[in-house]
Amino acid sequence: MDEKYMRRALELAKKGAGFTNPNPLVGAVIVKEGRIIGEGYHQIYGSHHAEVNAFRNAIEDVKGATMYVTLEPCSHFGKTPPCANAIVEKGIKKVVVAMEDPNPEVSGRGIKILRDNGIEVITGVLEEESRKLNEIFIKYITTKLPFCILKTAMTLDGKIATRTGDSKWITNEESREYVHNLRQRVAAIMVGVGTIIKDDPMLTTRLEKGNNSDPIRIIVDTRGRTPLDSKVLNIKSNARTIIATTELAEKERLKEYEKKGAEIIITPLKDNKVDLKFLMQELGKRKIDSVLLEGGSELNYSAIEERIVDKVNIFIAPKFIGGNEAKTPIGGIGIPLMKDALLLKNLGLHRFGDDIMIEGYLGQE
Ligand code: AOF
Ligand code: ZN
Repeated sequence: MDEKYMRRALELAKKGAGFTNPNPLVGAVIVKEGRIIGEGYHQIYGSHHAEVNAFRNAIEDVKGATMYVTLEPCSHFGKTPPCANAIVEKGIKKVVVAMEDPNPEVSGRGIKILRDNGIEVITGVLEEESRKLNEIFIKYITTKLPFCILKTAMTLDGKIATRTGDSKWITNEESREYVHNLRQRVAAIMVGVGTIIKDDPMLTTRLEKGNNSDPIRIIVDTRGRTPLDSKVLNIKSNARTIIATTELAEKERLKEYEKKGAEIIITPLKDNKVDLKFLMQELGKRKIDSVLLEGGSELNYSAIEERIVDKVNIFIAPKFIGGNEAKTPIGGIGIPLMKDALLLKNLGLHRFGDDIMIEGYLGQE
């Protein structure tokens, strides 16, 4: 029974996806005498927490009821007063929690308030599901670094474009729909300047973004090669564009980018390129909790080598194109010995029609 109601709370929490960054996805269900009498979720950053929304939506007196909540109720005064106190005041008898809040401002204090006030608390119900749902939040709140997802699509013979550079399209509609959803969920999309020069993408999402803006666009451009007439600099979108560059770019050129509304982040040189670790810290400072890395091949290798990638989504389409010159998902100089290969963990396998998607996690050093 506990799992059934927690599953419902998780379902509710998911509805906030793309709207709450950098805050968590949280759902809450209030149950009395075997019936759900209130439901709520965190809908948008800075607004009511899930628990408060469940109280507001309750159709009966909640006194003596049980609350199921996917994240430990908060104990701090942030943008809203502590939910743990509200739960005590409302006379809730029992609280079932999926996971402890990793936020150092809370981490256990919310549960303590509840227990100190005689409320029965059960923790760890569908904890794994809740942790997965909030993998972005967990990383960001504990490290202040964005959670980085590397997404790439290749043919079954391991190519991301034909030898002439054509790549439209490798994967099918269903796979591409999933990627648009992913773009909608993250705070930012990052690509290398090579991709801008070659494909001139807009890097917007086809779907409506919750807080009415597309994800922030980040271009990694060591030398300031982004063309001034590229779409990311010219097509009006409510999303910011950030150009991450180095001292190797001409100052005048960077001024031109700024005139077009782009924000410039200058990083130190790392192997004569943008220092990606430094960049991640800068993005974290700007409250960017998640980055979807969409290539190309060179940037993907640097990102993996610098250990900024948390998770990968590799789409594989059942097609062959061949070609020694055709690019592969991860380029760069490459690792010389097999024993040093980077190993993915917690693998997941998904199907989108005849396409396959492999999901996995990379340990950070
Ligand atoms: C949310 N929504 O439903 C719950 C949260 O900035 P504040 O005041 O909104 O507080 C954000 C913190 O509150 C967040 O980091 C997390 O620790 C806790 N719980 N946050 O945005 C919610 N339950
Ligand atoms: Zn709260």
